[in-house]
Amino acid sequence: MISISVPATPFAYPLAVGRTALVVIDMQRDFVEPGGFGASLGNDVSLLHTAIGPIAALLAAWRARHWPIVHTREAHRGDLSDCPPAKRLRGSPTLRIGDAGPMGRLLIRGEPGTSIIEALAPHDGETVVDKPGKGMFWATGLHEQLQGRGVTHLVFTGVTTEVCVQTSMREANDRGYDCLLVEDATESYFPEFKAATLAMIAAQGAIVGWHAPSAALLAALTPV
Ligand code: TIU
Repeated sequence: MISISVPATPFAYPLAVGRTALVVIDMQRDFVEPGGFGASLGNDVSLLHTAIGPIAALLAAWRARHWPIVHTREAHRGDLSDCPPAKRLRGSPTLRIGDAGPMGRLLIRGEPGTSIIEALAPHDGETVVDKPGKGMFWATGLHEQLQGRGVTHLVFTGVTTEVCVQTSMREANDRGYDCLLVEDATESYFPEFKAATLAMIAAQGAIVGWHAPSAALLAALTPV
């Protein structure tokens, strides 16, 4: 296996050439645009927009090298059979999962709100996963798909850092993947939670994984 050394925290990340999938978590209208699930929870969705440019740059780099790409969407079945009350009844949003909003029913498969934003739209051949949980492995079959393609390393981007991104990264580490979180390609509605997530994943000798800015990752890639 050929690997590239990416300067990262707490030490260099050994990116496995051709075996490292770029993961884009939940860059769907429901979290990024007004009128979606993120806004219904009372959040300022504009806080997430700074991640879009860095994710687009990483997608371009992965596409140029024909390396694997995974996009996820947080999306439930229309009958909500995969959305337990323990998830749906949390908090006091103005609209709950499955309720009708300006972009269709919130976090329901196939509704306009669950589509990935135009700037980061998946290309043909890229994996797109509808996940009913916060983590990308729960009830998706994604681990088997990645194993079938020989993927051993995952580079994480997307939203929100401390909810679906961190949950997915922890699930991934438990399944044996070496994981890097790209600092400027992930965002949270709560800057302090993003900072805490970056610190906690890399603490204790990279207990969950590494983090690095997109510039360091892109600069480390061999030109194509
Ligand atoms: N609320 C929040 O921060 N996030 C979510 O509900 N889902 C994801 O992180 N995708």
